[in-house]
Amino acid sequence: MDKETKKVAKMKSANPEAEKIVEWGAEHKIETCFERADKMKPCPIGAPGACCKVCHMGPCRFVGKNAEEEARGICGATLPTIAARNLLRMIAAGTSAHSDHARGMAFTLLDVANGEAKDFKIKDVRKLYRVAGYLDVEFEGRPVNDVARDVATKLIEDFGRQGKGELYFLKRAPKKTQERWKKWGIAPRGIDREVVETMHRTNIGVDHDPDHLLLQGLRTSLADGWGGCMISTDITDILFGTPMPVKAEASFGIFKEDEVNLVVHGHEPLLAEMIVDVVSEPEMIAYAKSKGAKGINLGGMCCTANEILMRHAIPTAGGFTNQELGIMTGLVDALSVDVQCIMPAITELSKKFHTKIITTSEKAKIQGAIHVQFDEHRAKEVAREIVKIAIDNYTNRKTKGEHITEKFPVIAGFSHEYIEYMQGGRWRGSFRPLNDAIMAGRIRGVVGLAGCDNPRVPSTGLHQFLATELIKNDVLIVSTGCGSAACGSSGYLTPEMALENAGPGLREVCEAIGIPPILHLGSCVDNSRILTIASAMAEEGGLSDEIGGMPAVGIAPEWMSEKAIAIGCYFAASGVPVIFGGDSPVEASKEVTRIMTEVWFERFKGSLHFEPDPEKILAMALDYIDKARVALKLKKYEQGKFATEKVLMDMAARRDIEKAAKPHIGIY
Ligand code: NFS
Repeated sequence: MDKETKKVAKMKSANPEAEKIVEWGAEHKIETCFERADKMKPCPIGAPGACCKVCHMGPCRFVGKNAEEEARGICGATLPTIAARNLLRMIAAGTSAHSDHARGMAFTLLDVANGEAKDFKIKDVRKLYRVAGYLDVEFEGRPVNDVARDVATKLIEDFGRQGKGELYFLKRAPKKTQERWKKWGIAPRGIDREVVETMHRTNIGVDHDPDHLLLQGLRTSLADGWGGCMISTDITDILFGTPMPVKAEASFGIFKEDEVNLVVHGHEPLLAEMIVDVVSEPEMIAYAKSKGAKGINLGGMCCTANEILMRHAIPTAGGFTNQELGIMTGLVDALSVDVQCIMPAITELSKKFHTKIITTSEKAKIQGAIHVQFDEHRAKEVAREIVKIAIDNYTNRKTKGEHITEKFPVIAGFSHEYIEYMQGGRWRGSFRPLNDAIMAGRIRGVVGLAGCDNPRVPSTGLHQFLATELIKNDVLIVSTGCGSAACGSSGYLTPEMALENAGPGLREVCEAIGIPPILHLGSCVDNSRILTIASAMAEEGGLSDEIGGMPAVGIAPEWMSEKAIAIGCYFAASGVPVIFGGDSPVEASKEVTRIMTEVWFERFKGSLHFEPDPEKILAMALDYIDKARVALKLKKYEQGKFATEKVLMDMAARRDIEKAAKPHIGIY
């Protein structure tokens, strides 16, 4: 370890701004998740998946003499059965979270189409038509709301399908990928059905074959990726616009001393979008001024932040581990939360400051918070109520807190559609230039850097380390969720990052198109954008003809959520080798570990590894990429040596095409 690495290892957060607040908290005896993570060691039996508590004869604990693959619980279940069942329940929980969010989006789209949610409208008709096309819904010459109604109705079918059939969006995957799913019986039928079946099969006395169980885990995870996540991304684009690059800011310096600071936190974009509209209403601004503030400053946190950052350039205060720290700046007048990744600790913490915590979902309440229930039928009214709570609280702001001022520029907003567009303009958009750059060895491969930040490591540090090392090695990064937040609040999501840190091939590509070497694709549900991008690359030709076999890897170095497990599994089932940081939740069973790595790779060309050492994660990722290049018979990657001299379409060439193009809605 060099001096710098040693310093980071001692820090609670690798982000210096976060670290300043943590230190301020320690001086003022204010506890956060970082201290709690120090005090509360993980359970040595549960952490590696060696505890079974699906019935009340146990919990059966596979420790000591019992820590053998052949050891049996009271019912006779073996360690591999138990570890697999534990993993399956995580997948089911993660899938439920994304998919319940998606269900809300689908019903809102239906309400909008029926004229029952008047504050929303369909912003991206072109995307609606694109999705209608995937669903075989007729759209030519029909009223937009009729098309939207049919799209919403079909997508709602995906949740409750009981009989024959499978999720509609599976057919967006390359044929070969679909064939693998069919062959191994893992094409999901209905989203809810897969979750329920997983819960059934992991009951005491049902499915005991670890491989058979894990296949159901994959089927459930595919219902998450090609169902819940993809439905959510697409409907959010339809209602609020498909993202294209925006310039924004990140970290705690986004809070303003002289304005009302309102932060939206969680995952669902519906209320947050309304708040974005409401904070610029003249009456609201006048009301804020009447309380002595210069204006209203809206910021975000976690994935709700990513949603409104991608579409409106609303600044983000960062990811999961920043939520308590945000309050500790003393500058947050109200924190409005919806669902997922919200620490219940924030209400207790907020008592030490002036921050009002507002819960808004009928599904999620926290003791000590104010509850203002969101209702899409009176969406703006609810949004105004929340903004007013923040404004009224501005005058209660105390001097207490670490009033941080640093912030970093961020470029975000890279959707599948924009990436296609940036490689050739509206009329010639394709994935050809990206495939060519990979084939030529200018870009070595692609890594999806995703997942949570975690207080059990110097949080955000593993993201930062891997981001820098991968781009040095000419690996293009696509990022989502708190992975994006970690990169954004370190100043990594800018084109300058390419100039300073990227390898020569990647730098050339980034300079030609004017993009950062790390493309922020959005929230965690937007991992679905990676699935469709990989499918488009397969379709384009020259690389693999399926998602499996691409020089591409997924990494979630600081994962902690069950949602991350569902995501890792759907990438593995789709053909992507995935590496998670930290200790394995199935470490107790060698057999389960073997199935998830070797067996899955044989069947699907994807796998799920757990590797705590960041250097090893990097080496594994590069090894997967290089082996895929060899298997595809691509030119051996050597830094700075390119096979051909194809130049990507630059900004000027793209503008020329645009001049000739007719006015259009959206970018594609
Ligand atoms: Ni993803 Fe987004 Fe962050 Fe982890 Fe939580 S906010 S949904 S689960 S912590 S990346």
